[in-house]
Amino acid sequence: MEHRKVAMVGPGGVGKSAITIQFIKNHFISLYDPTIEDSFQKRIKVDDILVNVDITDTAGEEDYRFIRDQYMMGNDGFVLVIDSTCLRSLVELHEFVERLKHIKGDVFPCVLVCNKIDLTSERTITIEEVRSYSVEQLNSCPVVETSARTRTNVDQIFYQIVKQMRYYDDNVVCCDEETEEPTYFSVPIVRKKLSSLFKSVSEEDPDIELFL
Ligand SMILES: Nc1nc2c(ncn2[C@@H]2O[C@H](COP(=O)(O)OP(=O)(O)OP(=O)(O)O)[C@@H](O)[C@H]2O)c(=O)[nH]1
Ligand SMILES: [Mg+2]
Repeated sequence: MEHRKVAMVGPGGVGKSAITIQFIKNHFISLYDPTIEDSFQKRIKVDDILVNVDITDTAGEEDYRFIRDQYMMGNDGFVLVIDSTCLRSLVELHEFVERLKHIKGDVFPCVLVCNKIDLTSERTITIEEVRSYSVEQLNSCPVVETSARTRTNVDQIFYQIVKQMRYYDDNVVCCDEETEEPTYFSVPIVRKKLSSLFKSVSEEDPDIELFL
């Protein structure tokens, strides 16, 4: 059985727990109770393949951020959440993204979630701003607009993050030295390149030992 470890990341109060509980238990928590750390599990089907998703719901509040590095190291996929009614949440998310890049490297599987879209009249972040952030900082990761209250697109988040993680499994990311843009090579292509490289090395020096 496929197994994926995902962390919910973002500033305090943006709705990480409300999204997680809606996804796992199908109800909305209207009370705000800051999280320290919780974990959940759900089995879902993504592209007809069953997958067990382990979700770590993390603390956004400053007081609990001391465990931040641990969950960043212990998880492979990241659901980055902001609050569509709070422009500051995008600025605050950037601190988490900087830390993630420090720990995981510049490229890692993630989805950018803009939550609380049910509060239409209070919205302050535009979809263009969210998309630009994804393009400029997150290698154009998928953007999902959600409402934990109405359950809008909540399942989509987890389908998208699993798809991203599978994509990263199948592709090797290399950075272009000049532009510093990431380029994705499929694993078969990289294997082909490597084997031709090894072949030419071994032809040059027949004594060289290869461990493939
Ligand atoms: N209207 C509306 N309120 C929401 C939505 N999502 C979360 N909330 C409310 O926002 C408040 C904070 O939500 P939480 O899920 O606890 O926030 P959090 O990101 O887990 O916060 P920390 O655990 O402190 O990091 C709660 O009162 C929720 O009910 C949403 O989509 N729409
Ligand atoms: Mg929480």
